[in-house]
Amino acid sequence: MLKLHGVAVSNYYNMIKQSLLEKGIPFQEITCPPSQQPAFLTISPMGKIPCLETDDGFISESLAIIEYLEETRPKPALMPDSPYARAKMREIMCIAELYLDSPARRHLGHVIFGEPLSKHAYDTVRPQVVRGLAALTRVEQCAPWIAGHAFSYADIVVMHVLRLVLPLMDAVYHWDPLQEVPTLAAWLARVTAREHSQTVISAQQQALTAMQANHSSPSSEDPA
Ligand SMILES: N[C@@H](CCC(=O)N[C@@H](CS)C(=O)NCC(=O)O)C(=O)O
Repeated sequence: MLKLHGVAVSNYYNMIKQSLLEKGIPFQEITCPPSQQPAFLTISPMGKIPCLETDDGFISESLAIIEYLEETRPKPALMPDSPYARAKMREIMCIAELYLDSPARRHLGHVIFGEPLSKHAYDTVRPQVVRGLAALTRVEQCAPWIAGHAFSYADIVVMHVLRLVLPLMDAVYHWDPLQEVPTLAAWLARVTAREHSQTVISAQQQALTAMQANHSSPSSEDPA
């Protein structure tokens, strides 16, 4: 059976967890945080999560894992049929990871762990997110799913990216980037309402609550 390594607070972990659920693939969850320990780096070369354990070995990087899932369990399909439509779906996922998640993530330490907010990050992240979101709105279909008529990995990836980006933008700038993009806001509500989205989100919220309680407890081991 496939084993998914990572933690339920992670949006990337949740992309793969939801992909497995949507495809009906049995899997086991192995709770482990990201780490730079040599043993962990042998299974995830950047020390990041998620990482998927297969009979053939370990795979890291969510987009690589998604391709593996689709090739090994093609049904139900979570990618469109034509090469062009598949490439457009991958384009959406790349934009979400590189130009929305990556810049917004720079505020994670401040928002979640109360680290100081750097002026450079404050000044530079918002314009990057504006640009990434504008790019996303140029390629999304929202008809009704983000890459067209069929639900796909792009819906899963962008939903979990926005579920990180939107609270961070609210916390730092009191800004809702989707306010000016009602089609995307309506799509987000639609994808969030799916059964497997709700399963994954609810486990994420429980894990987040437990992590915050542990972090604020005087007896907890503070990684900082
Ligand atoms: N490009 C990676 C990103 C994964 C990622 O950033 N995971 C975060 C948790 S959400 C992590 O492991 N962070 C620890 C680190 O950056 O060292 C992927 O697609 O899986």
